[in-house]
Amino acid sequence: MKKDTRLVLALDETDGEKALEIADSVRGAVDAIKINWPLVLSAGPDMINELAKKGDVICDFKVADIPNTVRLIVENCVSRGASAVIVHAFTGEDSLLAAKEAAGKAKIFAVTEMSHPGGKTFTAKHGEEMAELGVKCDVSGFIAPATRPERIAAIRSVIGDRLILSPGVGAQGGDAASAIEAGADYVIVGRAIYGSDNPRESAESFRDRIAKVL
Ligand code: 3DU
Repeated sequence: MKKDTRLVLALDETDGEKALEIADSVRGAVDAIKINWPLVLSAGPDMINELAKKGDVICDFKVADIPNTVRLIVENCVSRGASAVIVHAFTGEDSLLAAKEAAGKAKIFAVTEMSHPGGKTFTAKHGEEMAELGVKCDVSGFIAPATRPERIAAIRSVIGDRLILSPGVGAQGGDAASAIEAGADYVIVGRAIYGSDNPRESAESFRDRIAKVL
């Protein structure tokens, strides 16, 4: 995955054609596009293949299942051209290892603490433990909340130089520069880019804000 702009677009636009237009319009202003259930369920899984023709695609299916099902999902994503797949860490060592093995050269990113207020109920209490497990299973990186930059720093202290991608910037109230300063390698931005009048301009303004603190 490129590390030029440090920006990942969460493309949760549910109109397939519009989603592809937005993906084209932000080319060069983001390092990767993250696809989640809203777009896959409305436009079909071939959307992964289409987006992968344009650049790096992260499949954010927050896979949380038994090892065999995890393997089947990750293999499918990778065969469609995904560069990375996001899985939940709380499923434990066997499921994380299954994800890692199925990914081959693609990356596995494990969710630690979630960015929304409800993320504090369970995930925050076990964020460091999940990060430790991810390190043990040799995942490539972690998802940590831009809404609580101090928690990005806490996860960073556990994982060394593995990647951190931080959602929660923009619509959820987090700030891109604060997340990067706290130790995130990438910030993930959705609605504030794809839902704006001019996604390209919006992506550029996040990119420029990040560049100021690098
Ligand atoms: O709030 P936004 O519109 O910027 O979108 C954030 C994206 O990141 C969205 O796809 C969501 O499902 C994902 N995400 C989180 O927001 C928080 C997490 O802890 C993990 C993933």
